[in-house]
Amino acid sequence: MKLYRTGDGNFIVHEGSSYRVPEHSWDALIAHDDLVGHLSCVATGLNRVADFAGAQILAPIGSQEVWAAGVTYYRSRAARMAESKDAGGGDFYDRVYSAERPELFFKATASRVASPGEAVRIRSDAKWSVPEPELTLVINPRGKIIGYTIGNDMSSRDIEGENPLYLPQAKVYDRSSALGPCVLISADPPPASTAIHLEIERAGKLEFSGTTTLAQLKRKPATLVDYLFRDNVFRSGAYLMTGTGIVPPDSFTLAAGDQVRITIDSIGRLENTVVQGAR
Ligand code: DO4
Ligand code: MG
Repeated sequence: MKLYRTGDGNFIVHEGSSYRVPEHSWDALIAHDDLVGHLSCVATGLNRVADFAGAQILAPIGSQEVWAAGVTYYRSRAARMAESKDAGGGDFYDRVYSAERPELFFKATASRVASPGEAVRIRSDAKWSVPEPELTLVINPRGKIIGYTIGNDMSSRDIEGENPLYLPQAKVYDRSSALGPCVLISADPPPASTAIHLEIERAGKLEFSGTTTLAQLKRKPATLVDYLFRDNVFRSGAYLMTGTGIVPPDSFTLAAGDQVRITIDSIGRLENTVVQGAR
């Protein structure tokens, strides 16, 4: 079952049919005691609609905070070690990759998140920027994973590489992330064979494409959530990006006008244009 947030209210797509969700509050849905049961009741003839193609698809988020895990794929470890070598940061990334405690960092408030089709931003003071395509966990206030969406953890690699202490500036700024297009409501994580694809198009040409699978994700989603919720309270629930396993070559940097497409089997496709610095 897929849950969409749109400019015309919330909808689910279930077994090929679309239904309007009478509940308007996204936060109330995320906090629901029995979301699957509730949405199954919604999926009746009474709420059926032909489609919701005319409605603008919005980022599937209410007032939740977005957090992110780092260095959860070997590819990310290698890229981070290389970019921070001169700053003496390489060792940190190697150590966190194999440590019991994962790297978790605050990524965005909902107001900093771009919806599908909107622009994501590269910082005006960054020279080396990449998108990071990440399976994103949707977690209710009680720390239970209720679904999965696609996240783009936009990152300024030159700023993060100059000094690991600059990580918040490399990661947290207006439109530094995108989420969508829907939440796959499921108690079980997608299978390890699930593919994540990244495509970056520039002036109509494919500039970069890469693929990974969830089999490469070193940490279990439940373990990441366990660390996130330790001694922490998320009254509206939280979103947790699980890290990137796709890093374009070091010669690549995003540019204004690029199109970023992230596809995750069974969830869908998140597509955004890129702007730099513009408000
Ligand atoms: O440690 C820096 C950030 C890592 C990250 O965002 C990732 O691995 O996806
Ligand atoms: Mg990331």
